[in-house]
Amino acid sequence: MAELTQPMNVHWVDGSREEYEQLCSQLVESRTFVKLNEKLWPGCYYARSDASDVARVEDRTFISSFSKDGAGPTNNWEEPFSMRRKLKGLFDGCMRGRTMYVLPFCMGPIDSPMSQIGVQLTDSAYVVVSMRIMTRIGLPVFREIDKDVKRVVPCMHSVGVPLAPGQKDVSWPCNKEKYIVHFPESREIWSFGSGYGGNALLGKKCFALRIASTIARDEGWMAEHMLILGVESPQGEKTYVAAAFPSSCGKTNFAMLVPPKGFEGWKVWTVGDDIAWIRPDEKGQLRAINPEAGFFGVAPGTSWETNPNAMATLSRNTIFTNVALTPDGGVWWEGMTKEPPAECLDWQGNRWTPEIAKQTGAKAAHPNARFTAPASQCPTIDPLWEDPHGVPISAFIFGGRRATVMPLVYQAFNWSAGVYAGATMGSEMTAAAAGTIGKVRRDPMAMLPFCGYHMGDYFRHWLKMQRLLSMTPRIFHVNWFRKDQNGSFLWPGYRENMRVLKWIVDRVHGRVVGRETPIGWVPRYEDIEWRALDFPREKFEELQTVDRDAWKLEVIGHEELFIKLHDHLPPEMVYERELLICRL
Ligand code: O2Y
Ligand code: MN
Repeated sequence: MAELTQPMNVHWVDGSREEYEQLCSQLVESRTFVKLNEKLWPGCYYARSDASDVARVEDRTFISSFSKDGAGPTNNWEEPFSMRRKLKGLFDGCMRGRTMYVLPFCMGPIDSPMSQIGVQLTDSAYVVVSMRIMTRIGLPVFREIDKDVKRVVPCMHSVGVPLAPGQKDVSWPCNKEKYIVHFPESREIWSFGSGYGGNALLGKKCFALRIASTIARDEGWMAEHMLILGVESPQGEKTYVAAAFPSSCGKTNFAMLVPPKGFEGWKVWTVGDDIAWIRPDEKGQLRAINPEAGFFGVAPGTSWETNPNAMATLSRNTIFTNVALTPDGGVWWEGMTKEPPAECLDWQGNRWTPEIAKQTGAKAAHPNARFTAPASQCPTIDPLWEDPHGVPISAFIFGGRRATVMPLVYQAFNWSAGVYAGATMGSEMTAAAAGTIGKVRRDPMAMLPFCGYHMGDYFRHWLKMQRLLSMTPRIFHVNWFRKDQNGSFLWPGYRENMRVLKWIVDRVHGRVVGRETPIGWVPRYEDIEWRALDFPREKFEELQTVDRDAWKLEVIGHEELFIKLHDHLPPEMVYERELLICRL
């Protein structure tokens, strides 16, 4: 690869603290990083990306499987031989004048049989230091590779900006042309042109979801876009759940939930906020690990009110990207404090004041601005978060952002009805007018952009998993975002979601009965813990309404995705739909 890409140097990453500090200093020197005020933000750095390189690029993301049918209609596909030719052309000499970092990384605890190893060759020091927070890297991983018992996933990455001799670098090199390519059969990832997030930190979405989902299908386990949390009762009973929500539905907040007043003695422990690898153990119990070691969380909206655990986590040793820089060498973003700073530099380096924002609508932080913070710093990190055998999963929770139709919570009747609930979940793209349903973007199991193979086969894999289990997790659907006729949210959300979580835990342990509806079991008013919250019964009934007419339209909406997948759709999905129609 060095022969192909022609770097000036090759650096073998050992993963040490000294190497990290040296790379950060180098990034400060090249003006990619600003070191933040050590008193206010110890060990923290600030980066501004190029204005064109601010998020994952789904339209430039490809699954280059041997057949188009293998990738399915929801992925971009290109034939692997011509794709390889194209990539070889792009990578030819692309690291000239730069250093190639050989970055070994492990997804999951190094001593876990559930972990997987990759080696990323990259010309971005920003990627190396970010991957040191997000994964386990360096010498311990080289040692694992030397044991030669695990296959390594090769990951090629370049920002795609070679430097001529003497040419000055820019602070955020990237190329207009971007390719994020996965070869599922040979288990390889090639990423060109971007230095940002999911495009460049290849352990995350590319490996831990797209490539891992194909490995999991072949080996009988699950790679899911799910947070993992543990609920501990005052009596010390611990129940773990995994939950899938589409992007920007508050996954990180839910993973770090602080129980509200009335729940004294209850604790919520965080195992992971984004990805879960889940496998049946020898007893047929599903166990999950978080393959990541850090949080790549969205900054805007995160505050001591909305997520104090995230704020504590990011208060040190954190890399901030595309937030605003304050004059005292700190960071700020919309929603972080009630009062904005009098002035700051926005995510593009322009002067920003509340007055300018009022006049122009300019945001200080980019809406997709991120913090990259070590999971070990989270005050609620679960004592078992690095257990090599994972934590036992008792329930799956699916959710979306729905203004209408979807109740606050329901439990699916059984596994295949639950898979149907996950397969049809989604979020409304526009606010629904009273009495109408907004256009719903279906995002099955929140995996639409992240499944490395045909979505119909993915549903089949979920259905087949039940056969490997002696204890099947219960499956629930939640919706924190239902609105009343006036467009106001019916449910306060945030900490109060604990009340729903407790009902889910009680159902798992068979402690409460459910009321049967056409869509599944729902709680009665008296089954929810209402201590310290004044929430009228009528409002709860409105929140839990299952409107048969609205649901008939909803089921018609399910067809839109199913028709796309029809030639790979498992018959169970059709039967579940028919059963639902009959019950309605
Ligand atoms: O834009 C990006 O690269 C970040 S996307 C992301 C980051 C952390 C967790 N989840 C996501 C996502 O899109 O699901
Ligand atoms: Mn995610």
